[in-house]
Amino acid sequence: MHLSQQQVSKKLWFNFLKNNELETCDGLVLVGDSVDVMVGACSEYLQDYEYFFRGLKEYITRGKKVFYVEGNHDFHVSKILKKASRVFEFDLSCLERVRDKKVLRVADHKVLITHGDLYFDEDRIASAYQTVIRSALVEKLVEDIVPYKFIQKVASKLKDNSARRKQGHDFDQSEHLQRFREIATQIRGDENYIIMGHSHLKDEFYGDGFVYLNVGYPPLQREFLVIEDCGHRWVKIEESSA
Ligand SMILES: [Mn+2]
Repeated sequence: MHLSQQQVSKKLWFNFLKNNELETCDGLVLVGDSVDVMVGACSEYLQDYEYFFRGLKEYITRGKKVFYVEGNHDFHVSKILKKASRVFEFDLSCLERVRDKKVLRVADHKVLITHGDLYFDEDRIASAYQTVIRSALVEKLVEDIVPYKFIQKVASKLKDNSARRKQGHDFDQSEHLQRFREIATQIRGDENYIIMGHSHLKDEFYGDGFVYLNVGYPPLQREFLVIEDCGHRWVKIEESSA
């Protein structure tokens, strides 16, 4: 959802949590890049995203489960989620962190959830970076040594780069969309749903025996997905003054 510290993000998050659809759902999957930057376990994140954790707690307290898939903006989050569960007082066993991917059973469906960045190695440097930086060893280092300010600096640089690339004349949106469809087809096992994020392009693609869905960029499209017995549905996040 790319939630930032801005008021507009707070509204989006709480309007989403208020949606009636969430009452009847068993659980919630956050498919990566839930927040703008959260890498490692610096306690500052508990303040930066105080509203986000309060929302999570409120949702979990309804007796629901949350799957937190890591993205390229929020990874190595295991320890910070644990800290948050203590500070905001919610049951950590209801919040499962997913490092790369996971297959969920939803009604009769087999649903593969993953952010998508790990398979998007258009250049070798990016792929090597992903492998090293997302490893368990680096997680340990980041959690214990690397300071908050340093991570913020690196993250804002990464953000600039990706924004520049997406605005650049060499960025082909339909090629980007196509690449994600190919990745979904490649990583699919016997699941009938593949759900990803990362591309920022909302998509619905019918492959051979499966559907690939991309949640897009919720601050823009203001939509989320419901998976139920009879299939999937896109639901609008209502605007509200609250
Ligand atoms: Mn991403």
